[in-house]
Amino acid sequence: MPDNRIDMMKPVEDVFLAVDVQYDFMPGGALAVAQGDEVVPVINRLSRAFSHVVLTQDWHPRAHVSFAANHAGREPFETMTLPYGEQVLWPVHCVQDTHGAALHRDLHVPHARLVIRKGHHAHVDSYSAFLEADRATPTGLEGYLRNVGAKRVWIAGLATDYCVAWSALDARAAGFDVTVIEDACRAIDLDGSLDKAWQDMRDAGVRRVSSEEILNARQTT
Ligand code: VGL
Ligand code: ZN
Repeated sequence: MPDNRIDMMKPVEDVFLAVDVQYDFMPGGALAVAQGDEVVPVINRLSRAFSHVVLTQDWHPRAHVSFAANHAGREPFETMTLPYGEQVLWPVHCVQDTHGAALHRDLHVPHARLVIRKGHHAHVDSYSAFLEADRATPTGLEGYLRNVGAKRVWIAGLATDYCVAWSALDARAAGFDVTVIEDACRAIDLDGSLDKAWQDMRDAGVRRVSSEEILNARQTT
C-alpha cells in the first residue's frame, strides 16, 4: 500500500553559518579584509557537506552609528563610547542595497535556506548573527536554529575577529555546540583583536578546525 503520510522531515542537527561574504569585505572593498576573497571557494566546498546552510549579510542604513563619517571629527578605526558600550568606528560599508553589501557572485550556495541581515538598526551595531550590540535585541537566528532542530553550528566567513567570533560566542551562549573553520575565515586584526577573539572563543569552548578535517570526515569533495 502506498504510504501517503506527510511525515515531518528529519531535524537538521548540523547547520553551516557563512558570515558576511560581501564585496565590501573583499580586497578593494570599503572595509577590505586581507585575502577575504580566498574564503569563497572554501566556503563553497564546505557548503556542499551540509544539507542546511544559513548566510549572513551585514546590512546597514547609510546613517548607521558604526560609520566614522556619521560622527563629526572622527576617523575610521577609532573607538567611541556609545550608550551600549565601546564601538569601533568603521568606514562606510555594507550600506543596504548597494553593490558593497551584495554577496560575492562566486559564492555558490544554492541550497542556503535563510539569509540573516544584521546591523539594520541605525543606532545599534550587530557583529553577531544572534544578538545585536546592545546585547539585548535578538536577530531571530537562535529561535530559528532551535526550531529546525539544530544542535551543532559550524561557522566560517568574514571577519574572524568580529562577526565570526561574536557569532560563535553567542551561539555557544545559546547552548549550541560550535566549531569555527579557521581557513574558511579571514581577519581584520585591529590592535590584537584576532588573538583576543581566539582566546575568548577557546575560553567559551568553541572548537577550531580546518576545512580539510571536515571535508575528510564528511566524505565530500
Ligand atoms: C564586520 C566590522 C563591521 C564583520 C562587520 O563582518 O566582521 N566587521 N561590520
Ligand atoms: Zn558592519
